[in-house]
Amino acid sequence: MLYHLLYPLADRIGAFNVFGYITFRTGAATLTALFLSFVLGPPLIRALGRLRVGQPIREIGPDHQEKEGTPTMGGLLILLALAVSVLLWTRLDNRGVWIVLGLTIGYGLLGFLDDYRKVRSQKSDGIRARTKLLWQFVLAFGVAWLIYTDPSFDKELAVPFFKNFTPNLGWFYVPLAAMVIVAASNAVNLTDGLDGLAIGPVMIAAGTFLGLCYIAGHAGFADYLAVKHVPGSGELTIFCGALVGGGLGFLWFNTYPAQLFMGDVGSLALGGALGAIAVVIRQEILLAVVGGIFVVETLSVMIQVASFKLTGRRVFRMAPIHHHFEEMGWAEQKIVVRFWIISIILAIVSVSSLKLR
Ligand code: 57M
Repeated sequence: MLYHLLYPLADRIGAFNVFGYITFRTGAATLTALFLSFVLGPPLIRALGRLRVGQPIREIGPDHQEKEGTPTMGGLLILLALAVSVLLWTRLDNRGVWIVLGLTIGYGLLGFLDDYRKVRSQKSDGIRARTKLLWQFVLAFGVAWLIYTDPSFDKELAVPFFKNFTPNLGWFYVPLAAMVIVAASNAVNLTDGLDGLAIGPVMIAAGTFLGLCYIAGHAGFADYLAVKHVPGSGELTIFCGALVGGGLGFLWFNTYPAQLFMGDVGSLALGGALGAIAVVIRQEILLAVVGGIFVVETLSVMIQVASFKLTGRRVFRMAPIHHHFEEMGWAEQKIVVRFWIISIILAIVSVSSLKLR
C-alpha cells in the first residue's frame, strides 16, 4: 500500500524513491512483522489464557503433561503480523502476492476451525481428517488453476542440479501443484510437536525462498543463474521477509519452555504458504530439499504406519521422528536445535544447486 501512496511522490521528494526498491520494502516488511508480533504477543497470550484456549495433551507417547494448558492458536499472531506487513509493503496490483496471501489465510481459517473444535471439546481431535484434506485440496486446486491459466505461465518443471532437463508437464501441472501445497501444509503440521521445531525450519525455508523469489523476479539475475524468470515474483520476496519477521517474533514466545503453540491455524497456513510460494516461482522440487526436515518427518509417519500394518512391528519408537529421539532420551532442545542445523545445511545445499548443474 505504501508503494502506491508514497512512491509516486518521489518526483517531488527524492527520498521516496526508496519505496520503489524491493530490497528496501523487504527489510521494512521483515521489521514490521517482527515488531507487530513482539508487541501483540503478550496481550494475545493473556487473552488466549483468559479464554482458556489451552492445548489438550495426549496421554500416549513422550511425557508432555507439563505443557497441558499452554495457549494455542499462536498462528493468529504470525498471520496477523504477516498480513498487515504484506498489505503495507507489497504492490497491491501483484497477482502472485494475492494468490499466496489468499491461500495462507484460507488454510489459516481451516486450521482455526480445527483448533477451535479441539479446544472446545478438550480432545486432540478437531475437524475430521478427511474433511480437512478435502478443503485443503479445494483451495490448493484453486491456486494451481489460477497460476496455470496465467498468460505468462510456462509448463516446464525446474529440476534442481539439472540445467537442461525441464520436463513439460502440460495440464498435469495443476494436480501436481495442488499436491505440493497440500503436502507442504500437512508436513509442517506433523512437524509441529516440540517447542520451536516447526517455526525454525519454516523461517529457514522462507529465508531461502526470499532470495529465490528475488532472483526469479529479476530477468537479469534469473538469466545469469538459469532460474525460471517469473515476472512479478520479486514482490514475493517481501512476503517471505514478512514471514521470517512474524516467525521470529513468534519464536520469542514459542521457544522452550513455550508460552504459546502455533496451533493448526499456524502450521497449516505456514506450510501452505511455503507450498504456494514454491508453486508460483516454479521451484516445487527445490521446496522438498529446503524443507527436507518436513519431508523426513512425513516419511517417518508413512514408514511407521506401513510397517505396523504390514508386519505388526514399528520401525521407530514413535513417529513422527522427533518423538523417536525423545523416546531415546534426547532433550527437547537438543532435538529442536539439531533439526534447525539440518535445515540450515539443506538451505545451503538448495542455494548451491543454482550454480552446481
Ligand atoms: C500435529 N500436534 C501435536 C499444537 C501445535 C498420523 C499421526 C502421526 C498424526 C500425528 C498428529 O496428530 N500430528 C498433528 C501434532 C500437539 O501440538 C498441537 O498441534 C498443533 C500443530 N497441529 O501447534 O497446538 C502437541 O505437540 C506438542 N507441541 C510442543 N510444542 C509446540 O510448539 O510441545 C506442539 C507445538 C502439543 C504438545 O505436546 O500438545 C501432537 O503431537 O499432538 N500424531 C502424532 O504425532 C502422535 N504419533 C503417533 O500416534 N504415532 C504412532 C503412529 C500413528 C504413526 C506411532 O508411532 O506408532 C504423537 N503425538 C503426541 N504424542 N502428542 C504420539 C505421542
